[in-house]
Amino acid sequence: MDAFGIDHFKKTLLSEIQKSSNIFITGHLSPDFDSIGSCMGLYTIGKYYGKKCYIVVDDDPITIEPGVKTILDANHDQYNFVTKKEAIAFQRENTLLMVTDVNKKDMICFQDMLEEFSSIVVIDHHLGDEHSIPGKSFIHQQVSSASEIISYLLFSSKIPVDASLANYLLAGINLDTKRYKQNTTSQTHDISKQLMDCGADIDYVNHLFLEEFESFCRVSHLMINGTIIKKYSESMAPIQVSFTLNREQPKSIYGKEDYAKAADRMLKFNGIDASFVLGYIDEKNIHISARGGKKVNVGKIMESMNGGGNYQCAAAKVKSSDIFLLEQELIEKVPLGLPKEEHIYEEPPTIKMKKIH
Ligand SMILES: [Mn+2]
Repeated sequence: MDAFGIDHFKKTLLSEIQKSSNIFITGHLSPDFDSIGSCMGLYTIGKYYGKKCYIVVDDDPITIEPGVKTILDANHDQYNFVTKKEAIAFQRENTLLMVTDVNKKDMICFQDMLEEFSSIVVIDHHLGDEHSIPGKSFIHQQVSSASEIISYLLFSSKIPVDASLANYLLAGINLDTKRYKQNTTSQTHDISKQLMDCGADIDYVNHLFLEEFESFCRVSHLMINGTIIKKYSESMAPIQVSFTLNREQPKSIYGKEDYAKAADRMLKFNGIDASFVLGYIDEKNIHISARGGKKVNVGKIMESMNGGGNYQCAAAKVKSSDIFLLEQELIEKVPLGLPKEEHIYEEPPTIKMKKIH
């Protein structure tokens, strides 16, 4: 049942584990269910072969998504979660770095010290390119999630999977397949069944996906009180773009997830063709979440600000101490993502929203 050649990679992985003195395991910054679940699966594999393992999560705890935070808090006894600084104290000559659910150098906390590891293993389901982390890798875009790959490795190695690990791996698969609506194969379903057989509880998994009321309020407040809408053409169906930021306390810091949620939600309103949400992620850096579609290619706009993505979903990180200036720059760059015939306005007019307390 090895549709993607994972068995072949498994031999490499085991030999790297055996050669190592200890193991650092990390996923992408801003961990999600797939990233953290697959880290915990790899931890279980490393432990099974008698190695001391550390899962490195270096994000500021207040920016970690609540569902992921729940998992971290519930498992401190069983898993060694450490920050990058804490991990470095345990670094040895033969420390193996395992990276999961990501392959780009600038998306992991060890980006500045990769050459210090004698061995790196990368397991991912996103497209690789010239910025990929060098190492022995298994990267396959047709596999639904990193959690599916790690589950396969666990099951095919006959390593015991307890019910809570099964839950987290199932949550990873649920997240990345949008609840089995995309990127699934028969292997995805087969692995999900095996996770259920290990005691995964779909009610628990569903519960992890529930949105916190507090987060809903925070995002709603940001949208309602911080959004302006600009009109970019005067045709029968004008192109309208929303710009959201905390205008009362522009220096406020939110988690990236909040910006992404606000941008997703703004695009659901009638008449909004693209949405941009701007805000600080630390004192010096502003994150921009962008959502667009056929009328506004947000990928092109974000590329012009050194970010990336595709026409529907893109983002950028910009060093700036003036969020309003950055917003103005963005307003002026939107035409880069419009069809040529729509470049009409020099300064698009603003539609203001009513303030709600
Ligand atoms: Mn993933």
